[in-house]
Amino acid sequence: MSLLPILEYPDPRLRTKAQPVTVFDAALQTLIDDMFATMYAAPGIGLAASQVNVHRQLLVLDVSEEKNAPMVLVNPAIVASAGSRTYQEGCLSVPGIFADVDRADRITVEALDRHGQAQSFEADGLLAICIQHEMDHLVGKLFVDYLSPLKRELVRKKLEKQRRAAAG
Ligand code: K2U
Ligand code: ZN
Repeated sequence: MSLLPILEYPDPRLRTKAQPVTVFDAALQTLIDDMFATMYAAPGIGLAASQVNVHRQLLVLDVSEEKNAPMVLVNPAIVASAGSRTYQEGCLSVPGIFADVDRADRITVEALDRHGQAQSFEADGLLAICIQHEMDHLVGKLFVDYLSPLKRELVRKKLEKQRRAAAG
């Protein structure tokens, strides 16, 4: 398994709309395994293929405490949602930035699994938030897009300063 480089805001490739997965071959299985390795190493609880510059509708997540409940969502769709919940979100593509985002509290999801088999389930709490956050990535949306233009500009400048400091 390999660790994949994660694109960082404001990289324009993060704005690419992902295409549906149609081929469930060995290359897809390798990508999924590499995405899990990348997510756990980050560490994170979710990762969208868009974040590793693969523009396919594919998410991996694991919101369990023990890191032993991996989930793969291919071509996911939210078919029902209810309620509202504010959660302070972060993002592996926007390192060091956290902000409150309002999202649906309960969702019903339809997707394919890693072998192309249909799955449908209800999610709430952190799993629901994580799925909505990752599905935003698949349409080129980032959690900073929910901020005011002024706050988003402050985020961009903070990240630019962090990168200059890291470059030395
Ligand atoms: O898309 C990503 O960058 C993965 C996020 C997923 C996420 C963001 C906000 C809320 C829930 C999930 C990363 O896992 S951010 C790191 C993290 C870790 C633990 C709990 C929440 C966020
Ligand atoms: Zn993210």
